[in-house]
Amino acid sequence: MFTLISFINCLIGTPGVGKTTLGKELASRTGMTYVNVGDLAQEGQLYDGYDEEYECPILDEDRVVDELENKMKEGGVIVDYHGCDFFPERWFHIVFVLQTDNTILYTRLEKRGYNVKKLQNNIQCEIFQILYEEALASYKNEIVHRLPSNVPEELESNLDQIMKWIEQWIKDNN
Ligand code: DAT
Repeated sequence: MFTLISFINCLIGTPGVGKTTLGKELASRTGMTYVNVGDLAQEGQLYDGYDEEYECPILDEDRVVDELENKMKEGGVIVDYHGCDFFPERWFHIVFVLQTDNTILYTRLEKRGYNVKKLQNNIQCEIFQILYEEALASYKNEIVHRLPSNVPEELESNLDQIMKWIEQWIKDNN
């Protein structure tokens, strides 16, 4: 384990691609703090209404940013959320976009009991790489990396790869 003074990364991707699984495991291997933005919003009720169509509360993005700001200044944070366009650009040193094949993702989301519309929208989001495009539009392209997230072996190789990136980043910045 190594000390992470200021490194901050962001995990994004369509629901079900494996952000929570990867983020929690990365936190336990590195000692970084894992922050699930969905959970944070629920705990603090950081919402601004309810979306009837998608059957989910609407995130109050400004309040989420305010809530996270101090933690981000401390560093050593892994932020997990499906999107990233409302986070300040200065927050992240690296952004990982997890991606899953449609058929595998469909099965994972079906198990969650998503309604048909929500399922189709999420699969489309994955097909059109909406969140990867969003990350490219929001951050310097050299810090945005795509990682496949279909099978357990890829979880392991992603963790190895991310740990290497972090170590390199620490070497370059200390
Ligand atoms: P997310 O946080 O992106 O919504 P998750 O971490 O909850 O996704 O994972 C969704 C499901 O997929 C969960 O049952 C664990 C499984 N999963 C995650 N990563 C995987 C991988 N690399 N290989 C196989 N299954 C994986």
